[in-house]
Amino acid sequence: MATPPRAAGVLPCPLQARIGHAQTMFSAPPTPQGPSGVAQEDRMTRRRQIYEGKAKILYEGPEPGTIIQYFKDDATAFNAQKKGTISGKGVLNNRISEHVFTLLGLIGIPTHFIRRLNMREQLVRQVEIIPIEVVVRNVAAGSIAKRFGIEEGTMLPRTIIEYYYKDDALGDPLVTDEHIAAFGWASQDEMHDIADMAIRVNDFMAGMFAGVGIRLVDFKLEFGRLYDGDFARVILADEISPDGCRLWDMKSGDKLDKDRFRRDLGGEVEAYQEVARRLGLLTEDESAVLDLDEHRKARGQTVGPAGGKGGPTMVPTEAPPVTMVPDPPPPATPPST
Ligand code: ADP
Ligand code: AIR
Ligand code: ASP
Repeated sequence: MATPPRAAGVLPCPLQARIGHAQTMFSAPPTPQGPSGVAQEDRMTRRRQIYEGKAKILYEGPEPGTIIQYFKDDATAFNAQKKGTISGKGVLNNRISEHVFTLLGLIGIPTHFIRRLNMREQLVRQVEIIPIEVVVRNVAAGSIAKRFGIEEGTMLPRTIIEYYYKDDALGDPLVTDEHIAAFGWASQDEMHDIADMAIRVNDFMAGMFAGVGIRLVDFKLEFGRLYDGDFARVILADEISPDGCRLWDMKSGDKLDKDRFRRDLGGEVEAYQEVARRLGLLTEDESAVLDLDEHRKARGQTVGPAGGKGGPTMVPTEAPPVTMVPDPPPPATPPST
């Protein structure tokens, strides 16, 4: 598959500068830089921090070509205009993403996931991130509902794939294949592979979630290039969790995703825990205290507002084939956003 030629020299200068920045930032620069522009090192573990994002920190992995994703509790919305913390979110997202990526691997989707290391970290293959957020939509919600004046919850006539240019400063603008080709963000072959994988991921996840009473409304994927010499293939990267999906309870319509945070609905932790519980990632004991109906009764209200207080009591105990090591210390540097 053809890797797109470098975009150097073909773009207006400011855009070229941003693309250069994005490529450096997302493909693990040789000289790791923290938010302050200074190389970072985790004080406790002596490992190099490559990058700190809004929800995760990337560290150099134990072998060349690997990195460690550390899942934070930081939550942002609207391209970091809104910031907060959801206690325990990182633990839940790490576990949920591990589960989904493992299953996707089993049905033949190539992914960056290698193994979970502990409650907040997973080892992944380092890729050159393609700076496109791939959004797959089954039901109208969020920005598409607003853009076209469609009532939220309306089934779309068919699944729609959208592409957004990954740049917080620009507000992740919606782009077309034309922009992607013209600016050299990905080749046509790569875009075919991406669209094909996105549909397969959607088919699989829609079924998986429907099986546990959850409607998969929409979600965002990121892909990256894995190089083998000059040859690059595109694989699924980043994470799949309630941070980047809209997940609605099929019976009640309750939102079980980051919209609880975006829309100040409260009950974020309970919602993320509920997703983990339904996917079988929490034990019965843990599940008992996480039942949404019980929560409502106890609180005398609909889900929340829990204000993000209290994290998961414990996550994953069910035999994941991973070597568990103690949790790493909290990040040595404060979150950048
Ligand atoms: P953001 O950068 O949007 O704030 P995060 O806080 O989730 O997002 O940071 C994780 C970053 O790591 C993202 O920018 C994502 O594109 C990048 N990333 C995800 N998986 C990989 C990978 N396998 N190799 C290199 N970069 C990755
Ligand atoms: N998403 C997009 N950018 C970041 C994220 N997390 C996800 C949202 C939602 C889908 O993409 O979580 O599941 C569509 O978002 P929106 O805001 O375009 O409607
Ligand atoms: N992921 C983006 C942010 O953190 C957009 C969103 O989730 O609303 O700001």
